[in-house]
Amino acid sequence: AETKAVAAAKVDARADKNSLKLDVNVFKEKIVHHLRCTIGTSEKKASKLAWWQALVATANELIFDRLTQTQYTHATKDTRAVHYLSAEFLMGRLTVNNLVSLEVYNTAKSALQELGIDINELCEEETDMALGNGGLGRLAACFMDSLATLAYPSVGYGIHYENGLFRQEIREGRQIERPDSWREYGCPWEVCRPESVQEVPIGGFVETQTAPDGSIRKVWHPEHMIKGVPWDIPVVGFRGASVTILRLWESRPTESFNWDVFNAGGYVDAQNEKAAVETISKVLYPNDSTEAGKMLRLTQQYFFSSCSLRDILRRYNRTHFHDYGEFAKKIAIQLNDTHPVIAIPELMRLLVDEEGISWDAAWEIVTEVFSYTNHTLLPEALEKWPVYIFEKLLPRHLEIIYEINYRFLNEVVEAKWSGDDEKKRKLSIIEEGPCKMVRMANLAVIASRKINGVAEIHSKLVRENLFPEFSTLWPDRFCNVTNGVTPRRWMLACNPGLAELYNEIAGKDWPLHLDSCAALRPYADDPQIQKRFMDIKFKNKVALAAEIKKLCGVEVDPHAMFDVQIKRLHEYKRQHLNLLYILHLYRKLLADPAMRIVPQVFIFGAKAAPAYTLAKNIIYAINVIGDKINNDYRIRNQLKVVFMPNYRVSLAEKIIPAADISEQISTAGYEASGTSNMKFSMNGALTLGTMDGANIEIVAEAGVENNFIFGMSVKDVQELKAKGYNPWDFYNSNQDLRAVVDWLDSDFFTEDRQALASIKHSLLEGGDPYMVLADFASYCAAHKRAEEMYADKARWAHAAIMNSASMGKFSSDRSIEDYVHNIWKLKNYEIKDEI
Ligand code: 6GP
Repeated sequence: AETKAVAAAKVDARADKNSLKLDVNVFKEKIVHHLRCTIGTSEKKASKLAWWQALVATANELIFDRLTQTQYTHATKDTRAVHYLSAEFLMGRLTVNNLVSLEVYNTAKSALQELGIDINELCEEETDMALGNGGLGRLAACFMDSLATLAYPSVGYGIHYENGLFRQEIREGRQIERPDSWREYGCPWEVCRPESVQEVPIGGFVETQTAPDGSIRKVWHPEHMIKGVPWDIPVVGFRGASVTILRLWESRPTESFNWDVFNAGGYVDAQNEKAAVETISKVLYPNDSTEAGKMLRLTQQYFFSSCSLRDILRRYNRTHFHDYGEFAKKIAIQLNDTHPVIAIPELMRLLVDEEGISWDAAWEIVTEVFSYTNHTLLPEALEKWPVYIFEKLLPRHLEIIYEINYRFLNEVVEAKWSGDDEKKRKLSIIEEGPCKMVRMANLAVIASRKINGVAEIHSKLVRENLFPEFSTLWPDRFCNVTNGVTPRRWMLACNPGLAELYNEIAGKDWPLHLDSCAALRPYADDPQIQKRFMDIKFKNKVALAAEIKKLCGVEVDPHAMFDVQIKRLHEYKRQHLNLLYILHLYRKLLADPAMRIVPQVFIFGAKAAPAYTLAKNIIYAINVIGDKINNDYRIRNQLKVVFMPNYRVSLAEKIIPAADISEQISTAGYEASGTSNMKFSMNGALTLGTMDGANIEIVAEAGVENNFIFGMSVKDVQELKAKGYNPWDFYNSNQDLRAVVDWLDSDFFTEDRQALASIKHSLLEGGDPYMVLADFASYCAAHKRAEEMYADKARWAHAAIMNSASMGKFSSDRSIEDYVHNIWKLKNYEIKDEI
């Protein structure tokens, strides 16, 4: 029983917490207290960084208390939980988001103001946590926010990369990659959990032992042990509903590591081996949607998957004492693309080899527990690992994969397509050929309870084009969960003006029930609301213009139409189609100096994979063409082109609220979903895009008439491909197109003619794999419609409002509820102040 003193202390603690939330003076005292007693400096000499750290320490008082409450509730109720395994979590900055979620942002702002400090400046001190490449990683971050907000028992598992996605610098128009040491001086949001360290074996060989009774046992003799050190980052649900944990594993050498080398006087050699182990979590592979195929990459995947499974088993066995009868009732594991799919054979191995469960019982558990999300149809992203790499790193896992495959082919495929070797070859986990490969996607599908795509059309293509035979075998396994984004970060925190408008019109709960924003729709033609809405947009554009001036040195007019394309640089996303249109506009302006157009600013942000030469050339082209255009007095500032360097989450938060047009122009069938398209729309931008990914669902909600749809449909693309696509047909028959394509192969923009000519080359001799030329004419027409609408202020405001007010479906809360009901089958729990 609780002593009186403990009970009294709890009452005090709760009162303390409430006053911290509500009372500016208390908040102020706390910050100063932490500045002095946690950071060790004084108000007089504190740097901005120190003030920021003190602010974080203050917020952490509330966050860790809430975390403790959450974990207590889940432990006492022995809850079923989802474990989200992802090689990437693109969290961005946490300060504003956490303060907003704790509902202390205004208190903190006033407290700091009274101390003479601007909260915005402090928040700029925080380095983005860029532990992801793009869409897939940011989705994982939005999902963590929703899991915490909806209070579902959950853990995110990933890798504690020492270096996140590279920092991009632009020198003379070219991308330079710089290391991103986001926690060089520590990160105040994370805590290390030494009590949950894991050890993971790797390498070596497998011995087959025969017992006296004739039964066979496999014993793995690994070559090395790797220590996995967990770092926990609390994720705060809106209004503190619950606090969930993102647990990231850092690799370290084990204590016993090379003790012999050490003792033999090999201090330096031992350090080398130590460095080799630390390399595992050193750096995030900077490829978006392309497989790296490197030994180190598979090691990363295995390392974090194994640490996570061991952590799950440890927690389960605390209450179930190695009785696995309840395991599948308590545990759901979601595989974020194929990166963590090695967890499937690893769980088999842990259950069969280490826990002594029969193969059949283990397989039943495994196939109940795992589900798999596919995020792309690009063939170059489908992970395959050479068998020889497996033999070297994970020999026992390879045996298990062979066994899974043998049973699958001889029981399941044989039963359905008896004697059909072609089917077996296609569905096998092992790809035959000069270099035998392990197909991770096939393994994922064979072992998963549910397999989902991330937008309606994508899920359909996953079923029909990617896994047609599997979906014949198991039609019920395939489903769709359309992506979503968190309205807390992507509206409430990044667009306070708009948030205030929704507070008034829809009530203050709209960030929890985004559907309620539909309350603004009846006002879409109300001149006063239109003015209010467009004034908010204008103010955001003024702020972005200042940022553009600061970062790019380019002056832009906030009255101009802001046309934005921000995303990874990839041919399928077609930044070069955008560029061709810009050249086309520029050419028209030069041809007719008296011409007046709607003034336009084209804004780009994009990182290219360091080895993707054509993508880097496109960045270079945007920069040199922009430079020429921005300094050409003849066009009277009617056209500006800016490339904002080092695109990342925190930059997106500044750009998206200021956009008029959102460019979503992928070749139909290639963008699985897109998620920035949702953020733009929520913030009142109109989509100029193809019928691809989630664009289709977005315009269905917001109205096609309020957006600018162009180009070939998925079906058109398939038909043209089947017929034989020839880019020259389009080049030869469209003079405008031909002129701008040829312009790339000139020295008008740069001495380095080669770089720009390489784009032309890919579009013609290269066969134009993403059919840029085929969609050019229709793209120009869509722009024309956009320019006309922009000139009609009332019509534009109507469309902007209809977009923003119709995005209820695209809250990541809805996505998470879909996962919960169709896949995870979880219950959520109210977290009370109980302990
Ligand atoms: C991306 C898809 O390209 C994007 O369309 C989608 O919105 C996002 O995932 C979230 O589902 N895919 C990746 O980032 C990736 O690396 C392997 O796929």
